[in-house]
Amino acid sequence: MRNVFIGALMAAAVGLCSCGGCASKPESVSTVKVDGGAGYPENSPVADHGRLQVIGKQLCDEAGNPVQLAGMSTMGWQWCGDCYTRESIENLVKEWNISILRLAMYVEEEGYNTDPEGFTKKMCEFIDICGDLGIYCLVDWHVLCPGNPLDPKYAGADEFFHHIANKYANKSHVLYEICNEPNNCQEKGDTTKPWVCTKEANVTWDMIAEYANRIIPVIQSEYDAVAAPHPIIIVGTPQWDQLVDACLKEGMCQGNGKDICEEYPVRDARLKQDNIMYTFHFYANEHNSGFEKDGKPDFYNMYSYMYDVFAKLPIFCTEFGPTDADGNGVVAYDKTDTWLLMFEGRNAGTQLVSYCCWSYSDNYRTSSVLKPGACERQAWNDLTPAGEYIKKVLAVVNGGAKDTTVLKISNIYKK
Ligand code: IDC
Repeated sequence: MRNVFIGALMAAAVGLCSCGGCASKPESVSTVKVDGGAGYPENSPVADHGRLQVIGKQLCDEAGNPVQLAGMSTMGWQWCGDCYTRESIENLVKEWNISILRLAMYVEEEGYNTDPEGFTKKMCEFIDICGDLGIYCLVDWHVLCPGNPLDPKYAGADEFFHHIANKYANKSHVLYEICNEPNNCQEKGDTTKPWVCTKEANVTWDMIAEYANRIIPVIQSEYDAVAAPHPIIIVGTPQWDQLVDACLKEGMCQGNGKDICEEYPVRDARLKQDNIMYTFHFYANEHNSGFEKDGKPDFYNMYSYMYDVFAKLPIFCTEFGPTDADGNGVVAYDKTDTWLLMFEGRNAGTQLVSYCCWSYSDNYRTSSVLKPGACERQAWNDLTPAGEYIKKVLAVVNGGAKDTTVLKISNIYKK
């Protein structure tokens, strides 16, 4: 039995639309040659791991070994473009130990749709910089409002992904996230009621799958054309990437904290293509062990829910914040630790889960890792408290640093 916990998600929505199978770490390393790492800087993540693939439920490298990528996500370039230069990204690689950068390209919200050519060009510039530095990058078609990836406002997806896949099929470092956070907020416009989130406008897994089955072939056919293995394609899940196993359940109850289902019949509506992963997002101060209701201690327990989901599907956490879902508020270190420790294979599937942190920016919100004004000053290590924490996490996870002030063992979630 599983309750779904919409109330906190809706709280998240208010904030975000309000303005503009492998076991844990491998013990033995396979000796398969990594051809896809050729041409990338020596000892860089891409040189070491080459073309990524999904084996069972695990993201693996070209040699078939489980791999965990950990890095940062950009914010919207339209708002804080001065944060993303070759130097700032190089600093993230050298000083922060990132192995992946998520390139969050908003489509609405003053993004891609205002200048498709300009945004595509920018995306390519960033992809090239990541390649030069030998890190992976995630091309994020940042769907937000409206929340339906099938909405005509997102009609540019085919052309955009065709262009990127055609250009980069011979490269190993590009991953695709074809729709950020599907959600049921369908309208925005006037200032008194800028968006409307309704049960009727619910975006179901079937709608996302229709979109995915349209876009995945657009990408994969470009790789087929040059006889390259298919890249990793990450697909959003309903309710802001929080009903993560919707493809395994018949219908989904939705909406506004009013309509919570006790149980869903099981089905298998997973996508059939290879190298597909499903998205999970969390904002630690809201999405955690939740609360008790009607005498049920687990009424809303996101940890418990995801602990099991990691045994069912290959998951990529393409965005998380250590704060509230509006990107602001308390920085919840211990709650974030709990998630990140779960990502280290301490889950029902012993899945190693890759992740990107929101956000590498100097926006005023507490989830931003740089202090306001840092980008203009090119002060790439002028950190907020969230930044100090995340930088240490990346040093531990990617750099092997010993630091007991993060990922504290006392925060392990035991089911
Ligand atoms: C937020 C930005 C904010 C921007 C808003 C757009 O921080 O500056 O005005 O988007 O509506 C997400 C989204 C991400 C949000 C982020 C923080 O993927 O676009 O960014 N968030 O609210 N999901 C949950 C939180």
